[in-house]
Amino acid sequence: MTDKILDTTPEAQPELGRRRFFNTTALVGLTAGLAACGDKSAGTGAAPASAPLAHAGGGANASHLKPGELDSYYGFWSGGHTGDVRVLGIPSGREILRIPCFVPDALVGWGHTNESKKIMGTKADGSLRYTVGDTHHVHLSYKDGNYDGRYAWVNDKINSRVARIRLDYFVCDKITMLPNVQGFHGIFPDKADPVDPKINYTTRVFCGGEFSIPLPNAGVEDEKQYRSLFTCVDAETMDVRWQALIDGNCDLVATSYDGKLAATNQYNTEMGAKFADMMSAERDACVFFNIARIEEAVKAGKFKTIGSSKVPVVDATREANKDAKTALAAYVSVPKNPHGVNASPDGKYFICAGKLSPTATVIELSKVLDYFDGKLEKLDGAIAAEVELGLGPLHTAFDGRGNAYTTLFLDSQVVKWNVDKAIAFHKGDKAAKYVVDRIDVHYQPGHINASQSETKAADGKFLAVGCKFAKDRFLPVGPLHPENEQLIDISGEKMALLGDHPVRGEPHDFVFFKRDLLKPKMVYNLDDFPHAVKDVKDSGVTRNGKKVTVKIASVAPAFGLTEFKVKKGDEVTLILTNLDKVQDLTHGFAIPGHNVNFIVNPQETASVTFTAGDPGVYWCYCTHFCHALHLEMRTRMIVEA
Ligand code: K7E
Ligand code: RUQ
Ligand code: CUA
Ligand code: CA
Repeated sequence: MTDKILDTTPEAQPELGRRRFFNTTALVGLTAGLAACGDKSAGTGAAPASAPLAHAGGGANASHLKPGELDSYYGFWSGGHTGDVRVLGIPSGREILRIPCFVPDALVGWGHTNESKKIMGTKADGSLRYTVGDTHHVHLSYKDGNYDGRYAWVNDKINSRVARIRLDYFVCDKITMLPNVQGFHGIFPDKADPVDPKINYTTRVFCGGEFSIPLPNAGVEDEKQYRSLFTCVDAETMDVRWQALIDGNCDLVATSYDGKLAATNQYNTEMGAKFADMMSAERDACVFFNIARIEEAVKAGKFKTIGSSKVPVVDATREANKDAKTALAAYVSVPKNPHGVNASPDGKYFICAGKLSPTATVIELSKVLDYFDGKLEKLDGAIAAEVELGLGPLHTAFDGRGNAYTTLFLDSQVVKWNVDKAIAFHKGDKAAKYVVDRIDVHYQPGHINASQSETKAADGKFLAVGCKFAKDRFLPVGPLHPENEQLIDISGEKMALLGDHPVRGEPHDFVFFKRDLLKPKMVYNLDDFPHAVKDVKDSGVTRNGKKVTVKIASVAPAFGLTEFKVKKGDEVTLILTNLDKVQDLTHGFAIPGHNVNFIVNPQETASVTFTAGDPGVYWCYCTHFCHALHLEMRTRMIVEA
């Protein structure tokens, strides 16, 4: 069944190939330029593969785990509007954890405890500054070209925040807001220092500003003055180090293994403020930043600041960077509205996916460096290949054997292609068959990643594909569909579909990597919490005017206090420490009528602050099953008049 139809009434259109069917509908309302792309791609590469059956053979990898078996890879998935990061086991696709970052979370009490509110950011009245988020891209810290298990970072597109996750405890520990940026989209940590060879690990995180705005954005409205910034955040302090003013916008971000280059794709070099204007140019760009030069310029004081922000802003616009030998940035041209930019695991290339162009552009990093050194006259000489792949190429992954895998959004396919052969084809060897295989996915794939793909240790075993539409792949549950994260075996020459995994909307990007790269701690350290109630005997109530502090230590199945008294209208801060040392022994704490519910994991301390309500008895109970006497694990808050 090659023509497994996307429409829910397949009988209606049996004669239409799925490619043609979707192309026609998708193109309605899009530009003539895109329609032209469709014509070009028709003769490209291999014919579409027939729809593979789940668990079809071919590769050697299985996705089914027996009960009690552990996954071999950790997967980190951005959560989209839920503002979190999800941890999945691969190949099973099982969701193991959600790590709340930008949006409150009812399970752990994220956004309710004082500690998490401090990380998320509060207004003068103590309430959260924001309660919505939109995470797209999650990436981990590097050492020697592979993940080192220190940190993960994720962006919030809505409010231009970057969150850091500690990978020892799998919790968000810092959030930084980027000044003068709207629509913070692409993010990527660096992998080395551009100057100091001893620093072969992540010390910077690069952030792309997608939406152009007036700078400063203070009520003066002139579309022609809109600009975007590319931002560098310090990986340790999470302070914003510098920003670069650019022409055009930033979409996705990639970094080189030598630390010398970072780049962002630009789909709106036109700097259009309206839909049609953003698609008027035939070519847009991938802008490369010379990190060492930018930081020299900052050191030399060659920057300005914008509005109330103190962050140094260097000038990386085309006009100011015409001389290659001093340029801070260089704009490589890429066809029409590119989207993803991905670094190959051999360190040689960045690959830009064409989106409105059916092509991928392979940019050779050594040539970009030659350009900055004045050794390459025309910057576009760094383009090693520009080859047709199919309709709507968005993101690319790698197997470490020289092959790239690109999602084709409009074709609902993944195309496997050989980078060296694509370069040979581009150079004129028209016999070079660079397309190796195609596979149908279900449906409309966005991001793609292979096991270890974005490291030097790409192992070419599994491919995960984030399908934006699930349509008919799961039991119908009303109008809101899950997304479909599909798993593909790439260990063989041909790709084989292994499974569908529904995920709650809506992840974008993800990475997955060998499980032994992380060594999580299963119990907190009591001493890491300055307010820890270190002994059950230390439980008690202290009053300072209308401010009351209630300290409670807990050991299953009892709280350190059987009751505590406060007065109506008191500002109560309740500090709870879990003194249990056994892994998996979490307690919860809920107070009826007071909007309080949070958990403390073994040896963790957390606190909440609330106003005592009407006089009465309130049973505070443990919400997290901890013991045979979990239901009895209670204390009373007695509110007096
Ligand atoms: Cu392609 Cu935000 Cu990474 Cu979504 S972006 S798919
Ligand atoms: S109770 S143990 Cu409602 Cu069965 Cu939870
Ligand atoms: Cu403590 Cu349930
Ligand atoms: Ca454009």
